[in-house]
Amino acid sequence: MKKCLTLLIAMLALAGTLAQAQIVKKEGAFRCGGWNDDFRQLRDLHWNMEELDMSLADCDSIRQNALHSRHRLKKIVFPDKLRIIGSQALFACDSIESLILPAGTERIESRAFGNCTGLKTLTVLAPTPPLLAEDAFSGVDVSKIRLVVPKGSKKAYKSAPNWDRFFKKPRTVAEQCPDEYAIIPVPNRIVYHSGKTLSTKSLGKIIAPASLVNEQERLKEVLGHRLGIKNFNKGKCPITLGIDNKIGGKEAYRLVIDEDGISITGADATGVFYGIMTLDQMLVPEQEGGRLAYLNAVTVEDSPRTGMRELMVDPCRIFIPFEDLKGMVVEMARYKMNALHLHLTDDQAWRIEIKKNPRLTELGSFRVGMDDMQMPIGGFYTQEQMKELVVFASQYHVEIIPEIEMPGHQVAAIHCYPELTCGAVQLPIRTTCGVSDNLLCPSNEFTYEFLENVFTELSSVFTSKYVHLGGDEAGNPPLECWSGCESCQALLKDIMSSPDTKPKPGSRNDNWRLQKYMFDRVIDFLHRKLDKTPMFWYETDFHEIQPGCIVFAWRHGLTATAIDAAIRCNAKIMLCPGEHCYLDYPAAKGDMPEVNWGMPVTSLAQTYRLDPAWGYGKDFEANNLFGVAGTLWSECINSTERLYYMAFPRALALSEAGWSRQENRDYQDFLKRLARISRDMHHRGICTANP
Ligand code: TNX
Repeated sequence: MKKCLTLLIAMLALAGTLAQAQIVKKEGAFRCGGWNDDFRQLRDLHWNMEELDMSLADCDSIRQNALHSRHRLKKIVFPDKLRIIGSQALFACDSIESLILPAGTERIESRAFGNCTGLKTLTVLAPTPPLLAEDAFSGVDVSKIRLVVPKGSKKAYKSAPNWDRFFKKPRTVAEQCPDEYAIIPVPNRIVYHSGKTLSTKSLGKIIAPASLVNEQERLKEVLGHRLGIKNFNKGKCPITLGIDNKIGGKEAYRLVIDEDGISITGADATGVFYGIMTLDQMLVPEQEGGRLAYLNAVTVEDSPRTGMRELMVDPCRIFIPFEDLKGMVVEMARYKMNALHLHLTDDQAWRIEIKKNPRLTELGSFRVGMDDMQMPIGGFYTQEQMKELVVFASQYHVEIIPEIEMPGHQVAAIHCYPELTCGAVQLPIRTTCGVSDNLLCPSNEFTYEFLENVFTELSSVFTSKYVHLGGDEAGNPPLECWSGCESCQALLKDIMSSPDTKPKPGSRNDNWRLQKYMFDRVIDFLHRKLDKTPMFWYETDFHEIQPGCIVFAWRHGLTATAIDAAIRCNAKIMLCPGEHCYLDYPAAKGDMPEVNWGMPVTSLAQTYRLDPAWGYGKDFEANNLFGVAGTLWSECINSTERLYYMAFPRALALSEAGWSRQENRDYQDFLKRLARISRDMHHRGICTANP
């Protein structure tokens, strides 16, 4: 009964908020610029705005990211005095069908109308064509848009740079091969065979063993996309795929282009796939619709510096639609990133179907609001969807790592099953960011039955041998939840009286032993029963790392402490230090998310500066370093396009930090390569921050 009532209330709340399509009229003084300007409020707080009339607003520019990815916006009337439309100002406002640009419009910047795929008519009242960035309409076929211009101006528009594309069907343009290929992450070795070239017209035929049928499919995708090839039985210069484990360790590959064809040899299938991804980048054209006429002959030898290059996404704070996870997999694989970590549970939501505990998704996957964004946020992934994602991602050599938090960040689960916390207190789902003091109760057997069932159900869904247990930010002050719980204190007394318990000087209190008790039990279960390798966010409260686990160094300023612990405990460590890898932080001052909980800036250069050895030298690298990860916590990321915006291009800097040898890395050179690669991302409709 209670369950039905809560559901009903949630549904009414959803229906109520959904019904109120907002029409907003902005007149007179308009604050443009600053951390919480009128655009930020229109974009993030008026989430249900369908019409925006700014005709009388005192504002001559629509600033960068002003109305980024407001999918519900159907109509916008621009200010009469409009001059400039900034970069990505209306990116992915894909419900808008018609736009009128006022007579004074002077400039339209990069991706201003990127992915505005609903646009049918564009009326420009300016007699002189405004300056139009080459990629102002990235991801949109402008030849399908009806362009209306003032009488007598048509000729000027027809010949104006980039406006000309509205008048002709897109066509492919043959391009020269660049003198130097732009490859990210930078390979170990590239040798150019000067003067020798391979005509791309002679390509098509693929020779590959049956074991590489998947990689052959990926190669066909590349050749289809970059060169328009449809027939793979034709072509006098073959592309040969093969495996040879003598060429190097895991994921290593060798790519040779000469006048007679291309050969890609991998130490394993993943190596072959990465050779194909390198070839894909070699085929990136300079212009939209460009196609390389030939390739310069070259030999590339490459292998990764670290074994795992990961991105973590957080569908809990703001849900990420299932299909969009697939898009992220494809994009990250291009840059040789090989793990997508799904943060599936948190205080604000539970996002994965658990068959034995249906309340988790019935009651735990919907709420209204995230901080000041009072919008309905709901959704969860079924186990079938996750199985599909695992198979899909494996085709791109990406593994999916699930995370179920313990003992903190579990308010949504506690909301559904109050007996999970001490005293079985009833808690609402959290709608704000920050840290909750309520933790799973380590002294109640129900907690273990619950966790063991969740991990057991998920073990058949996620085939990765890794499973992440969270472990971070368990209360503030840490672990205090257990101090007032009688059974927890009784358990602690038991632990303390055991002859194995040794005093730990400097400990604030002994509650950390309860956390260790809980982790020991769950880790033992995962090792013995499910054959999984547990991972967790390192906190100094852990004191030691259990054998066979992988820790994540994440806290800004405590990276060396976490590394010291890993070395002391002979454990593997993943580096995602707050100093470099928090991709939820703005990449520049004033950039999205303009309003946040006080995030520092993490610039592209700062991400690039990460050296995964952290000054610890070769032994650390060989014995302990597991990989690098970028985290995309989503408290302030309210659309998939914004998720991409935060991820890219910084994830490319991270992939180079994780893959490439330190001596081959140079930031200026990276930026040069990035210029070509990010232009390609824009042409493909991918959303990135400005480097
Ligand atoms: C800390 S990083 C958290 C997350 C937040 C993030 C915001 C980590 C292990 N925990 O719960 O979302 O900060 O940047």
